[in-house]
Amino acid sequence: MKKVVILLSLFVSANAQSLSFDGEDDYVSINQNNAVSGVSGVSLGFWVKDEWESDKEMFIDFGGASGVDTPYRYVVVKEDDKLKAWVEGTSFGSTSTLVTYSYDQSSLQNNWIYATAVFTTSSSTLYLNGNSVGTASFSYSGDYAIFDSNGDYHIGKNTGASGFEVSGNLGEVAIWDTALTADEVSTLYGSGSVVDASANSGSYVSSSNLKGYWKMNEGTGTTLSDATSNGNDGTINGLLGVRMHHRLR
Ligand SMILES: [Ca+2]
Ligand SMILES: [Ca+2]
Repeated sequence: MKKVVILLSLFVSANAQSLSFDGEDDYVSINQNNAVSGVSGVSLGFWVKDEWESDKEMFIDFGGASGVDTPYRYVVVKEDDKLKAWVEGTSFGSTSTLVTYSYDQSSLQNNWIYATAVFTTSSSTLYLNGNSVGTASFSYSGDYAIFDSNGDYHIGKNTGASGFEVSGNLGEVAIWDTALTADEVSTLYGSGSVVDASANSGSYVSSSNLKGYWKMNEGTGTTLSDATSNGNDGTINGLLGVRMHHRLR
């Protein structure tokens, strides 16, 4: 009986893989297509398995540029034993959108964690495994834009500074041009199983707002396909020779 259960588990997991980052020079750069502007919210989501050690690791740096202030830069980073998310840029002026969560390393390390950051015109909220772990309130009278080619879109490093390279695994990285509700985030977490963000299900009704979605299931090659129709494919950098893939679930 035990054998049957294990086999079933492998079968269900077969399509959910992830990309391993070495903490040295591995990162993904996104080829930007189909710019979106004038929207009132943006959400970022990804599965991560990490030691959650104390060094800085920037999971998402979308829209930043080295040495230049861009209009919109979306960041999710761990540093100083905190998970942080914010949007910054010339469109935001001095408005601080920073939300932080002080985590307990032992509660996260080497477990697959679903992280989500949701930005509206009045708040930033961080979710871990479908639950809110922090909200910051602010007032922002502008809008949001993505893929506007003013900055680079990178997964796994800080565009403007070294020392933030990710060591760990990421999968199912996604960006929406809307603020997901708490119920939607919970649905996407799926109680720990991978939910396909391409299709609406249950409380999740924002699949049409998905503008970039890198499942990281390829297994070979240096291209990460964008699972949306927007063609924002990713290029894998720094992974020489055999690329390590691990099952997400
Ligand atoms: Ca790490
Ligand atoms: Ca490498």
